[in-house]
Amino acid sequence: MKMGTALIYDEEMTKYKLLWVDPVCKIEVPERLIVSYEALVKSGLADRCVSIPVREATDAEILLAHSEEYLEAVKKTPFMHLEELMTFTQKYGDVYFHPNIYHCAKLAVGATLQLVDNVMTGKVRNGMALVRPPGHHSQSSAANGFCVFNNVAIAAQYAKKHHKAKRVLIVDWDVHHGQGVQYCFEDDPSVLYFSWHRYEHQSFWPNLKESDFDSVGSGKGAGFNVNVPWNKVGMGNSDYLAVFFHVLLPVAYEFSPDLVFICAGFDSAIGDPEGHMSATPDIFAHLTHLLMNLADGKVCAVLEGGYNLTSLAQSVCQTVQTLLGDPAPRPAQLGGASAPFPEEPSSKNRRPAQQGGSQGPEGDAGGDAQREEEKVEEKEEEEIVWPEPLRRVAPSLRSALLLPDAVECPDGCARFTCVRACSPLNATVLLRSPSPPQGCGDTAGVMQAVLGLLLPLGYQYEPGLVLLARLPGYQVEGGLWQQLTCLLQGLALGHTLVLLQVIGITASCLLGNAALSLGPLVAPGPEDVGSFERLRLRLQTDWPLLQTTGTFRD
Ligand code: Q9C
Ligand code: ZN
Repeated sequence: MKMGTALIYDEEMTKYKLLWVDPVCKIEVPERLIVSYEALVKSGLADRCVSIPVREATDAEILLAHSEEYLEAVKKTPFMHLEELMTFTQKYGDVYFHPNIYHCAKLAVGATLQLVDNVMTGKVRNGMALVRPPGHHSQSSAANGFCVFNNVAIAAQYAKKHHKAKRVLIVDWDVHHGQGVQYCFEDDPSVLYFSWHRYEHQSFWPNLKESDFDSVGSGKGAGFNVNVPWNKVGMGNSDYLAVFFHVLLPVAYEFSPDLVFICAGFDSAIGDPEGHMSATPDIFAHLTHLLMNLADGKVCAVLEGGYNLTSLAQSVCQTVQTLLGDPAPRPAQLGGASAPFPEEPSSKNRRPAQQGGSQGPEGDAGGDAQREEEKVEEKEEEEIVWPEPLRRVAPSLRSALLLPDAVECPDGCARFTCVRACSPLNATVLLRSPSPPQGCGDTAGVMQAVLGLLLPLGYQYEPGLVLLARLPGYQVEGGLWQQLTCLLQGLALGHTLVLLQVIGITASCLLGNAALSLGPLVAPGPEDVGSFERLRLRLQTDWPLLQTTGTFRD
């Protein structure tokens, strides 16, 4: 099994900024990258990653997702003066140019491609690229939404071309719709694009009809584009988990990707001035964990948005620590999917003061009224507080096996002569899985029950211990058993007690390796679907994470 988590970052990508007054673009600052990287260094996470150098993307690579005319136009920006840059910028929406942004944009694409190369060749298991400018809004012939080149779209094409990836999943958890990615793969069934985004019935930027739920792709790509528009702000941890359990994961497992990209924007986290959502940074540990058993663990996270520096840095750390394999924290605030819900702030978590004074030449574009408005908005944002995520510890002993003397120790395990039973486990609550729906024998049916029933119940219940028993009479296929074992380790801080007759394939999961891919799934039988749905309906009043419609709320 491949090990290691890549971290790809270069300070050079902090070396461009907004050179004039523009209230729309002022949130996209170099500090976004600086605080994210510093948080990884301070927490010791950066040291645990495999550091990989960035490189510049070539023209040919950029042309995988962009037109020649556009590339040639951007190539001229390093030689433009302020006035020319401002004029060039005005051709596009919500973006700014700087003499050094073309260089940084080439590095951002190159960093993402370095990540793909290292993950696809097995030098590392997974990784994260910390990049600026972001990519998911940029289009074949247009910069947009702070994005110049579409880092992830280019990387997905590159993975298909240079690493023979047959199916690529892109999970865009940024709070904005990555319309650039959607356009790029609209008719392509080999790339499945999922995005949730603040929408508010098209009143939120980028205000596109095609960001709605009914844009599902076209031609051969019909069904391979999944949009989840949020029509309200304030979405929280349960809303995000519910969408993963009931929408994304069933589709993703059926698709069975060879590679997973995360358009990892953290403007979907609490405190963000763009998103106005309520999900806390620790939820990204779970979102990451839930994707890590797809594609044999090949996950490439690439930074997109995220404009509250505190929330951003915490969320980046949660994501990287999970990629490294540390157990996810207890999922907090799972009151059930309901929006908006009031948050109970319990500790101060203020935005660090913005570095002022070095914004370059500033004309007066705003006026007093606008400045007043900004003051009000800033004040409101500063009142948003949330508990700082608890320190997550990497356990020094990950798994203990109690084996009869005659049984050989599995690969990667060490035999201790004396392990007191259950000494690492102090919890006493058991999670009992519901008995599987009748006739739920095939892989797709069991996966549907695991994702749609077992995981939501488990997350809502918040067990202190997961007890898994593989009973001789009830045979679960090997890959499925691995998926079940791995996915359930997101609960109870990873405290899992497994009762087995044969250790075999389970050891690998308990040691932190990804579960093997199940291959593309076919539709489960109609009886399975029926009994599954009846069970979900019966339980959903008591277990809000099982709710899939708005019937029970607003
Ligand atoms: N307040 C990324 O997150 N401005 N881009 C919207 C509405 C554009 C966001 C203005 C936001 C672009 C990568
Ligand atoms: Zn965004």
